[in-house]
Amino acid sequence: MSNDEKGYGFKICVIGDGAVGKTSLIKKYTQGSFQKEYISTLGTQFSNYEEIIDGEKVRLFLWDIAGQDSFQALRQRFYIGSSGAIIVFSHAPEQIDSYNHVLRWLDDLKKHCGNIPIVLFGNKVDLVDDGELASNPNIPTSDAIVDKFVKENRFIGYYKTSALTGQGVTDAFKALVKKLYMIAKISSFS
Ligand code: G3D
Ligand code: MG
Repeated sequence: MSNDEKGYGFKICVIGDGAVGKTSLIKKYTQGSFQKEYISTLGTQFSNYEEIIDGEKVRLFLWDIAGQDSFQALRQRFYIGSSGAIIVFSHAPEQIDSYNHVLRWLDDLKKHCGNIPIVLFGNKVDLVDDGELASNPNIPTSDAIVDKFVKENRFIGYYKTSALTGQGVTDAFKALVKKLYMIAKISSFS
């Protein structure tokens, strides 16, 4: 097979409560890169994006929930065929519920997708003191608490991100893409 014919494609669904920054994160990550399509439909939209990993072309289909209201009926279609997932919560103190709801999103995801690699994003870290998160275990989204949660629930990683400043965004997406690439690569040899 020539290099042109090779290439991997991954559907990644991005979930989490409304207004935590899902759309902003996808836009930040794909910004400045060639984005083939950003298709909006009722309830979901997806971004078709290409990048090179280890010299190989990887196509990403980032599925984004556009509205929460009519979402129930679209869930099946939204989740089906996902290779990996991102669950986003917000560190903004008034959005603390978005952290409390992560487990619900995780259960929902597992129901539809089984055990796929999942990365947790703690977004809007620009609105809080990063040093405080690291050192004060009394903050509900402190590093100590979230790290424990991440281990217990077998996320492949946890990243503090800001779609506003760009902090952590590339690293967070790349962690998942590289994992998916490695899994696909290994299974292509067997
Ligand atoms: P959603 O797709 O999860 O619903 P959006 O969330 O991406 O639409 O973001 C919701 C609001 O949060 C937007 O503000 C957006 O600019 C803001 N936002 C997203 N990410 C960050 C971040 O990392 N830091 C800060 N400070 N704000 C962020 P508006 O005012 O447009 O509703
Ligand atoms: Mg959105």
